[in-house]
Amino acid sequence: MRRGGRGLLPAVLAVAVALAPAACGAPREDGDAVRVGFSQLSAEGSWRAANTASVRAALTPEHGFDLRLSEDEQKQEGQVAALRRFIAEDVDVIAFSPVVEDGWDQVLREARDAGIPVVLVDRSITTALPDAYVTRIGADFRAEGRRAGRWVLRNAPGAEVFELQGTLGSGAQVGRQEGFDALVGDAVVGAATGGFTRAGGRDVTAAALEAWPGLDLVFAHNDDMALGAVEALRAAGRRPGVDVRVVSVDGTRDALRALAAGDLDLVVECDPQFGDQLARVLRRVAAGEDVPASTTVPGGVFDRSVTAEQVAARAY
Ligand code: GYE
Repeated sequence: MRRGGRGLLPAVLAVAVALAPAACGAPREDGDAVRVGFSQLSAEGSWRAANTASVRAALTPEHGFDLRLSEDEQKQEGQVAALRRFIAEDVDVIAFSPVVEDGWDQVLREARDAGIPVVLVDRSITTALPDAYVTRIGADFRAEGRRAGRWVLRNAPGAEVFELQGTLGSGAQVGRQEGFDALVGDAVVGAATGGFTRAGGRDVTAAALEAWPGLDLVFAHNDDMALGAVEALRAAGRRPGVDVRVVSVDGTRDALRALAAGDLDLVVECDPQFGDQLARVLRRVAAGEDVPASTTVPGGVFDRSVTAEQVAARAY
C-alpha cells in the first residue's frame, strides 16, 4: 500500500481484441456430448462459488456436456497447466476465467495451433495474438465502475475515497477502477488490493484508516471485501454507512442484507449466474457456428431502498 496521496496503479490498457467470427471446431454429430475443459479460479468468495455452481448446473450430461472442471486456486501457472491438459485431452472447447489479463499468449497459441476454440468466462484478457479466443461472456466491468462513480458524484461530493481494489491486473479490477476513476478519480486519496476476499478487505481497510484518517468513503471492487471493510470500520470505532460510506459491486445476499441494515450505501450488481447462457454459447462454438464477439451479462444497482423480499430472493 502506498501512503500519502494517490496510490493508484498505473493505468493498464485494455486492448480491444480482433475476434474471429467463427469457431474452428468441427461440426459435431447429434448425440455427442460436448467436451468442455473449464479452468475456474476456485472459491475466493461468494460470487465465485455461485458462478461455479451455475456453470456446473448448466454443463451436465443431461444437457449434452462432458465438463472437465479444474479449480486453479487463483494461480496463473495452475490455469496454464490446466489449459495444457485440456489441449492434450483434445477437448472440443476450452473455457476459462483468467485470473489476470496479461500473460496468456503462449498457451492460447498452443490451443489455436491444436484447433481448439477458447471461450473466456467472466474475466477479460489483453493479448496481441490474433484470434486468441472466439468469444467472451461476462459483465461490463467499466460500466459497473461507472455506476458506482455516478452514485458517488451525486451523493457524496467532496468525499475522500479509498479504493479497495480486487486482484491486481484482473479484468474486474482494471475495468471497475477505470470506470470509477473516470468519473471520480480526483476524490480517490488512496488505493490498495484486498484480493477480492473478506479477510483482505478487512486488513487493508484497517491499514487504510491509519494511513488516511480523513477518508469517508470506501469503494470496494466486490462485496466480500466491502463486508470485510465494514468489520474493520467497526473495529476502529467508525460507523459504516454513517461516518464512512461503503459502495460495492456484486450483489450477494449478505451484501444486500448489509445494505438494508444501513452498513453499505450502494451495491452494483454483477450476476454470476450465467451458466445457461454459457451453455448456449459453448454449443454453438462446438458446432462451428458463428457467435457474437462478446455476450454481456446485464446487471442493475441496489441502494438502501432494497426490500426484505429482494434480500430473501437472492440466490447467491
Ligand atoms: O466481482 C468478485 C470475484 O471476476 C466479476 O471476481 C468477477 C469478480 C467478482 O472475486 O467477487
